[in-house]
Amino acid sequence: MATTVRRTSCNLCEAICGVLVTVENGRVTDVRGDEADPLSRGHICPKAVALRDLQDDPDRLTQPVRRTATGWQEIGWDEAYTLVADRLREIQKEHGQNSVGVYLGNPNVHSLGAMTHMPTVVRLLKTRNRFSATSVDQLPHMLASHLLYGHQLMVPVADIDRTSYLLMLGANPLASNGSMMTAPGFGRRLKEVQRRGGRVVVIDPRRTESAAVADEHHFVRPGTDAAFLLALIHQVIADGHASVPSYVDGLGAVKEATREWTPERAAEVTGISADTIRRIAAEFAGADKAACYGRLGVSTQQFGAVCQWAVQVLNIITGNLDRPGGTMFPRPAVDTLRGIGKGHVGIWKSRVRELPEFGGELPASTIAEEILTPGDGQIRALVTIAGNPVLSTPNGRRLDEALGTLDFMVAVDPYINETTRHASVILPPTPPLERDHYDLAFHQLAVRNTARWNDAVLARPSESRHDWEIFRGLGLALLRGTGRSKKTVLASARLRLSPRRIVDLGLRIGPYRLSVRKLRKSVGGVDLGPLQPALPGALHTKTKRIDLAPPLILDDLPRAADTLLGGPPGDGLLLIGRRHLRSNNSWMHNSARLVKGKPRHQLLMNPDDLMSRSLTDGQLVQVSSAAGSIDVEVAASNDMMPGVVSLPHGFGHGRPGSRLSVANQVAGVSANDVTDGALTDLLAGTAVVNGVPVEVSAAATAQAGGGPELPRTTKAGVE
Ligand SMILES: Nc1nc2c(c(=O)[nH]1)N[C@H]1C(S)=C(S)[C@@H](COP(=O)(O)OP(=O)(O)OC[C@H]3O[C@@H](n4cnc5c(=O)[nH]c(N)nc54)[C@H](O)[C@@H]3O)O[C@H]1N2
Ligand SMILES: Nc1nc2c(c(=O)[nH]1)N[C@H]1C(S)=C(S)[C@@H](COP(=O)(O)OP(=O)(O)OC[C@H]3O[C@@H](n4cnc5c(=O)[nH]c(N)nc54)[C@H](O)[C@@H]3O)O[C@H]1N2
Ligand code: SF4
Ligand SMILES: [Mo]
Repeated sequence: MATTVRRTSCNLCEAICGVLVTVENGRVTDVRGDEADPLSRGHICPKAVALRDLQDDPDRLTQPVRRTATGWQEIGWDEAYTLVADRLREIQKEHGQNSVGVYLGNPNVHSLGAMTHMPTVVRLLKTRNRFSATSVDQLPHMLASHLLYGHQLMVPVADIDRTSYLLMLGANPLASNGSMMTAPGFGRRLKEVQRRGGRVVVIDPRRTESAAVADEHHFVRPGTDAAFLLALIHQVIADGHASVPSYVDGLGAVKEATREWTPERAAEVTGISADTIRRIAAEFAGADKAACYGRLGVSTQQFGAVCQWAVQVLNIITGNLDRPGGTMFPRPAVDTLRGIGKGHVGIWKSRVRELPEFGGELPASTIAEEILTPGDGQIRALVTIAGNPVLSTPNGRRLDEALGTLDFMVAVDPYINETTRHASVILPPTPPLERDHYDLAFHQLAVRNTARWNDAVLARPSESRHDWEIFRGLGLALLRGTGRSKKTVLASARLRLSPRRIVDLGLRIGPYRLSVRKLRKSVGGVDLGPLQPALPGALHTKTKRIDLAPPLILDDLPRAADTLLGGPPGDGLLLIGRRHLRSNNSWMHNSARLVKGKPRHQLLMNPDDLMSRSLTDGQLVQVSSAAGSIDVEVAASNDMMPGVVSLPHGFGHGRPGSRLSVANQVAGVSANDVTDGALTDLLAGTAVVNGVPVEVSAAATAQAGGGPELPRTTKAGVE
């Protein structure tokens, strides 16, 4: 049989790199970067080969399975849809609509079929108990965009290809490849900033891979970035460098609200000196083009919403919003914003803890208590779609237990893992290389306007189903017996359209009047050019103006001041997270090729902190918090700020019944067994997974991680 090379994109992370996939006799033999792709220009990372490993993974399910007393049993698709729809409807009939909960995980945004078809199914369930990875991630960005620009997804991105000053907080794109900012080859782009004579400044409690290539790096005490950012705003205003365009209101209110946030007071809590804060404020305001970019580390912390708002305000008052080299709004070929609500906050509250919804979702930190607390509205059945909340949400161990008490659970997921092992039924979708792809999410966040349609590289086996086919099947089964109304007719019509048809319609009515046919003809995708100024026309606010001082945020500043400006911080340890290039959240550890090599799961700790606790490098330590404790190996690292320890999330495999033959041998424990669901940014309920108070001491047992009866990885990793 012939060897063919097919063009597609990698959708494992937000960089959406163009790739060339070699297929020999129906099997993938090579994956490499596509030089013809106008966005990624040939870049790929080591995870691209995982596309091939996902395809060939013997642990990946291809047919629905049902859990029985004697183990998992394969069942037919139609039988599965009927079973799931009937059980969910029964439970809702008996216990009310909200007795069914839904959790949506990260890979949904990376799949075209989930983007086009999943929301309809979720809507059909009519439950207020909706959760997603958003509240452990980018919720503060969405809240800030909703409040300032009138749409939760109208998120400006740093125009990295033209900027001369990039101030980056809580982001490590050299490991993550960038987030809420699609900029494949981020490292190369950073180098280009420097080559143009520009400057890259990183603020992070760890000297990260990205900090190492920056011009300047400053440690910041976890959870205190709000003080740093507010002091920058304070200083820019005090220096007389703040001015706003005619469509922006509220500078006076911001000046008033940041009056007490002086560099001196910020220095005390952040650990960044007042002189440095003043200098950065002056350099940022003085640069001809500057962009401030704050990501996960400043979102998932105690004042994440204030941080993301402050990042926007800093960019706006220095004249950098909506100008080349500053922060700009992408204009994708399919206007994703059109199909998604503008966002709302606090219309309802969670039942037990009364935390506010955002955009129709409640904080993921509340799932366990909503399952475990009896009463009206208690969750009795759960639908998880592309999510692994047992490893990815705070207090995962408690959620693990809670899932075991459910009356029914269905997972749309290719694997039997830490979460889905609790499911009654699992519906596995096809892997990425078998699916058509157009990126509805990440062209919306990309640093250059491009468009690309990719046909599936491989045909799906006849027994498999694409995720959109699964949602169609489930949705139609849920619609059965609900009667005919305008809503149900519309839902059913929407479910029957293919993703290709939906994208084609979106492209045709989009700003460039493209079509799938036109995109298919273009090698590597269509280049639509650099980002263009779009304000005020593109604003989604009713007034077509920006109010810099939304009450929701300003009212939270006294709380921030009480916490952050109340005197020097305590000397306890704070836990933060980290990512690794060869790892992806919790679910890509089943690729032997990716997990091999040096171990990546250890707790990183400054040598002085080890010494003061009489601990040694490599030792097994116990990390404990208010939520629980774990035992893990510690590694001394001068890259850690004193007083801060770092642990990656997504480890802690090997729980009974999970079927991940490679991942289950990977050492490591789940960081979310010590992160605390009780800690949230009260404004919108974002989980605090960075800046968690912990204690570290010698472990009592001799064994780390994974679970006692598991095979262990050696230092050389799993081969
Ligand atoms: N402590 C700590 N916790 C964190 C973070 C942190 O930095 N620190 N980061 C947070 C962030 S940013 C995120 S986004 C979340 C992620 O949280 P989740 O989305 O809950 O977790 P993932 O690890 O991405 O798990 C993805 C799940 O989807 C399945 N899957 C993979 N591909 C597909 C597919 O194509 N279709 C379907 N249906 N399923 C698929 C996988 O098998 C797995 O079960 O974790 C958060 N949790
Ligand atoms: N290889 C790989 N790539 C990924 C992922 C992955 O798991 N692996 N996950 C993907 C996902 S879902 C996401 S959301 C993105 C995330 O992309 P990034 O935001 O770049 O994520 P991280 O690498 O976790 O970087 C967060 C940084 O914040 C720092 N930090 C922690 N606490 C604080 C704090 O209080 N203040 C400041 N200033 N910094 C702090 C951490 O030390 C860390 O360096 O990555 C995506 N890409
Ligand atoms: S950076 Fe790596 S994982 Fe992300 S899209 Fe590119 S090749 Fe895939
Ligand atoms: Mo994420």
